[in-house]
Amino acid sequence: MSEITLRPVNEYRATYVCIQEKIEGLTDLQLEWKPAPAKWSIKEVVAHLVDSSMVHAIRIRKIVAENTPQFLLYDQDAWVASSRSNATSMEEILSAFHALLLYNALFYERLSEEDWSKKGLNGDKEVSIADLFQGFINHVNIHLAQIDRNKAGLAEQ
Ligand code: NI
Repeated sequence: MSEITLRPVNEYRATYVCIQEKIEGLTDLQLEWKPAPAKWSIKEVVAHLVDSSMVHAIRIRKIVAENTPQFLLYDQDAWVASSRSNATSMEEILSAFHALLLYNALFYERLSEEDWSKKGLNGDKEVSIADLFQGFINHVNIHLAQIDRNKAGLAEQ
């Protein structure tokens, strides 16, 4: 693996620690509180990051192995609403995230320079492995901010 790709794969791996630090010491009330019935609790936010990691795992493998495949699409709100993640412990949800993250990090670390520029199709828009990789990190950061908003929202009640 090249120097170019080594730094970001470490950044990708670090998303686990970022989530872990963000939720450290939170009570079940904080973890399970929903800002509104249709909004997500912190457990549901992290479970969504597990769902997203599963879809990510399939997308990156399809793109590297197949010729410009169509993206696997999913209805994220329907997945969260039907998963009852508040009934699971935060530790178990987080360990599922960690397992998928590690497995995908190992995959990324084996990619060639050519693989990083391979593309899939999201509708008619071409998206490369490099785009998806950075998109995963950005997506985690968006949801870390959402966790902060949930904490603040409950504190204001
Ligand atoms: Ni999301």
